Amino acid sequence: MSDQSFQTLGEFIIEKQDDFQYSTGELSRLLSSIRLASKVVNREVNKAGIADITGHAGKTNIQGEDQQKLDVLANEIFIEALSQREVVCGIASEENDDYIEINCNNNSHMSKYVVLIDPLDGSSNIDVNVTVGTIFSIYRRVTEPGKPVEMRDFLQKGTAQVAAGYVVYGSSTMIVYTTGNGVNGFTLDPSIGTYYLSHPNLKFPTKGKIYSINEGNYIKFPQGVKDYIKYCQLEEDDRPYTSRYIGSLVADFHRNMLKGGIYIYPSTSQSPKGKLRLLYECNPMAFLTEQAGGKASDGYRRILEIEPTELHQRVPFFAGSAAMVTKAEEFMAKAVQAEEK
Ligand code: P6P
Repeated sequence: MSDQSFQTLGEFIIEKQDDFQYSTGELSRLLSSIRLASKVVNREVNKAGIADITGHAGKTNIQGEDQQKLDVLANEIFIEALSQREVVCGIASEENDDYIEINCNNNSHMSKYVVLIDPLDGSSNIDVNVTVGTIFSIYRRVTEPGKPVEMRDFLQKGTAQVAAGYVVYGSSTMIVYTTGNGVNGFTLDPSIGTYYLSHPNLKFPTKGKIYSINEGNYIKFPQGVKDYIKYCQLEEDDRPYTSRYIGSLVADFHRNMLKGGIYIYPSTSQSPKGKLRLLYECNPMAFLTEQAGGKASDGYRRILEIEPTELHQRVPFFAGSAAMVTKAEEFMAKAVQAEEK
């Protein structure tokens, strides 16, 4: 089939706009600005090796992590695309200490959406040409339109998300997103700069045979995680499973969703809350997970139910095929019971 026989992302956004009663087209314009920004970032990621945009930017973000030049550039590209269209009244980013109030032409205060974003997740992989991604989460503001956004517009439970998705800059570039009616994937044809619906109605296989975790941290893991890893490695039933860990959440998540698997970034003795951030990594990926029939928790409770307290707070993250996450949670619960005895 030729490209033109597939529905484009633009056509899909407009068609699905009717899923929302009283839709004004604002969400459609918001998604279209993310689409545009992703194409610009894709162009920069793809030439990273030849342009002077790899390596460290010489700054650190609030996490104290070295900002890669492309981190900073991707952040600027998404903020610019979102700010210039009066589609959001506020943006929170992994790369910015505080949220950003948007008031383009004094009209943005009237827009009803806020966006939280990890503009370039896994960016340390850029210099070694490994897949990276952008992750985004969209909410309706809870404060009165017309006034500046407040922190409580961003500190909302994951269940309140209007939309969420990621861009995966891999062997091909894809946008995968949900607005609460399933998950759909679009592949970019870079020769004409158009995304086409290539993966309609994505679903996590209930069971999988891939587990993704940084086993280099094994001795620092909670006992329940150690026990689950040993379970995955045991020659029994459908096991041993395959260990696959790219070190890029979007890449590991995307492969596991297509093939079946579980991604785990648990708490460790060094990082009691884990490494991943609740608001712009775990919540959007958890929304996608559940919309694709999978399961996402912190090892004990549903990610989407966690009440946020801070913009950059971290949580342990278990996400993927429902049966695999349930099994991992059983090991976590058993270990807690054993410790309490
Ligand atoms: P580690 C990238 O920094 C990231 O946030 C995720 O994309 C990735 O899965 C994880 O951290 C890798 O962390 O500690 O295993 O290198």
